[in-house]
Amino acid sequence: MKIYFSGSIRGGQQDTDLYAELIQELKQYGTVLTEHIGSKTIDTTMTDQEIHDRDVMWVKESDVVIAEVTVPSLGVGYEIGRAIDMKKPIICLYRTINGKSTSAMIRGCSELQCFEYSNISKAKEILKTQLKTK
Ligand code: 6K6
Repeated sequence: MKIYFSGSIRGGQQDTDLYAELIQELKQYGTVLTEHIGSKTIDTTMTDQEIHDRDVMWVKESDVVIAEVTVPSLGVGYEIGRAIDMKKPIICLYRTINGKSTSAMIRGCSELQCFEYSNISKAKEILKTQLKTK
């Protein structure tokens, strides 16, 4: 199974370590196409257009998209929108921080499976339940 993991980069990298842990967990279910999302070192060798075109190609190739949407990110929202058009199964994970929930455009979208979680163990449980059937 090819997994596209989506998480904020220019939207803010405060959750990068968490993404790295989720990516590590996801590797037992298949190939994670986007391991770099869990890295604090930004690759500066690619142009924005190269990044965009490669990432959209990877979304097309993927069997499932997992998006961590706690940190608001234009890129993550865009990837989710493209993945919906491609009819991909999409799992969104989010935490509520200081009473601030995630966008209604994500939580309110019937084509997404959205799950709130409070800690990494809960996130792993959600992934296990959701991915064992895929
Ligand atoms: C980042 C980490 C290592 O190298 C980089 C270079 N930049 C990007 N590389 C790969 N994908 C990217 C990059 N910038 C954005 N994206 C894609 O958009 C990822 O797939 C993320 O899921 C999403 C993040 O969007 P922003 O708007 O938060 O940057």
